[in-house]
Amino acid sequence: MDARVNENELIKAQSHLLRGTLRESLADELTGALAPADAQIGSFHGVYEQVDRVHREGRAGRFLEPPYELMLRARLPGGVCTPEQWLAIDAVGRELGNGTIRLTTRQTFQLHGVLKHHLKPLIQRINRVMIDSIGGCGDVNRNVLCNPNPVESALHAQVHGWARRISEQLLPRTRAYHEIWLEEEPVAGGEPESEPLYGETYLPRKFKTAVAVPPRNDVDVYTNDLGFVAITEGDRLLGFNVLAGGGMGTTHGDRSTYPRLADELGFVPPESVLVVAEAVVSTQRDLGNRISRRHARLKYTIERVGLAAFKAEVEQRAGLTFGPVRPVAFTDQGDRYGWVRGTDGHWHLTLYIENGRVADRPGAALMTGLREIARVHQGDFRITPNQNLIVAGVPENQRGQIEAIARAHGLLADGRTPIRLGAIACVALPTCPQAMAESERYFPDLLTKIERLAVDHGVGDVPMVMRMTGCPNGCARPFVAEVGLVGKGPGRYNLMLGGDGKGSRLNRLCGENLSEPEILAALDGLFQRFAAERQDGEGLGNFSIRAGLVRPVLNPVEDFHDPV
Ligand code: SRM
Ligand code: SF4
Repeated sequence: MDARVNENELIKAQSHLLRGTLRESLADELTGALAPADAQIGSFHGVYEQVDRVHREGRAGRFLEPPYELMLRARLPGGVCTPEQWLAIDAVGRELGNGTIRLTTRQTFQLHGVLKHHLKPLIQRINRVMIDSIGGCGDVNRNVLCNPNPVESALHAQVHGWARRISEQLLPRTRAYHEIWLEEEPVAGGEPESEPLYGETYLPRKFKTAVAVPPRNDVDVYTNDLGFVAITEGDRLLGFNVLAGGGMGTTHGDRSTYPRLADELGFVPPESVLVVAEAVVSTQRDLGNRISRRHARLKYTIERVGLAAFKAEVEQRAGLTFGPVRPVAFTDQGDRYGWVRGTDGHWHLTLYIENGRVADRPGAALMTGLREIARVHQGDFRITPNQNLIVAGVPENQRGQIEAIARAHGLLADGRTPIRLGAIACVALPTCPQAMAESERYFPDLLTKIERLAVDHGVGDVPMVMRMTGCPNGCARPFVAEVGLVGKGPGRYNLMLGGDGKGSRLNRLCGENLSEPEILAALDGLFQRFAAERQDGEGLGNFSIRAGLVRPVLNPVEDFHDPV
């Protein structure tokens, strides 16, 4: 191994295919934490070690260790789960987590606030309903996104089938998860275990895959390392345009880091999907940067080796030549709320879950409501990439019952402005160790003030994509929003403007380190001009570019960090 590789590479190499000393760490009753190397290895099993940053205060002075807790992120390709699975998630969230379920921007769920000794029973309970957390995090392929497409049921079944197959194909092959969490016996006497795709040091960094079905870009396909854009004819799936090299994460002030939209490699028929996915992953495995984790994502590999060379390498490894990219057009990146009827006659209801947090709060018992729906629902649930939930496959005669439960528990989108319905926020404080500013806990209040401004200027009914994150890692994909607010410090945000409302253009820095009054003043001015100069049907992001308020980012490597 190259002596310059970063420490994570050594931890992976010495982990005996992701076992580390996790068993010992879990058994150690003297601490609520895992050994540091096991915290790294745990992430490949979907486990994050966290500290409640609010309750940490004052403990050091009393010689107490920080209040360690664990977060579990599941693998749920395309966000689909059955009512039985939902009930199991709900039960462990209440009994072994912090009493909430967090729906994520990658269509899965997280359980926060799990104590170390509760983790194994929790994982065993979700496994009993066939949900695992392998690759929930770690330097492997993460949860595969898929358009939840509730309307065209036949097409959704096909496309979701591919998302599931990609997820299975790119799973690590080690039995570590089964041995450690499910207490299965090591495979005796057989061939020595190996990782044919990943090798014993896995990927240089996390890797993300999404499957989009135009015209909807709710999966924000261009922000993924690997993207498949479905090319269809009616209900028939012809194949996919393959994209590579997207990603959001950046570091404030570090020009060597930047968000990047994925490039198009070409078209492939469905039967080539898995071989292409493996070829992209293995190319990144071999060419990715293992020295600097900050520059280890596929987007930096492609910038370094060049798109043409990268594409040729993928073609050679996959044993095929990409066909010409098929024309596609996306129209939006948000969710469609309320009821829609599918081609098979079933109904689908998209609920509004503020910032993806399923909890029982005064006046909105979302967790109880969803539990009641799950008890009677006969179809499935689909978590959306915008942190909402679809109750899918409802027969005509059950619509009234499900709607009544949803209404009674504050789960319907009714009565909310398009601004709120198009907004998402990452978790940030108190659990995220990277948070520089609030996000999930603060955005709803800020939105109330923003809504007021928009209404005052007469643009309160215009759909807008607004996203907030507590740091520039970009977990709510703020750099493809029409308005992005990216945490810089306590109460301070960078204001980004100019996304196109369909996830195919990066926005640009418009105001740095702004306080709330400064954000509101900037948006006040923006809404005023938008109201006066807006063209028919024009979105706020497109207006910001046309009116010259921001220049489009032409090449993120060179100009993402340059303001306006
Ligand atoms: Fe994320 C790290 C939450 C989607 C980019 N992300 C984190 C951690 C684990 C913090 C940490 O390093 O320990 C956050 C846990 C907070 C908590 O307490 O729950 C966290 N990320 C989330 C979630 C829960 C945000 C949400 O509110 O929904 C999303 C979970 C997705 C999932 O189910 O797998 C989430 N993260 C994303 C996305 C969006 C996406 O993938 O579509 C991105 C931007 C896309 C990308 O990856 O480029 C994203 N998260 C990051 C990064 C920056 C990676 C980079 O390339 O620089 C980090 C930090 C890191 O990896 O070092 C990070
Ligand atoms: Fe945490 Fe930053 Fe991700 Fe928000 S964007 S969840 S603050 S890592």
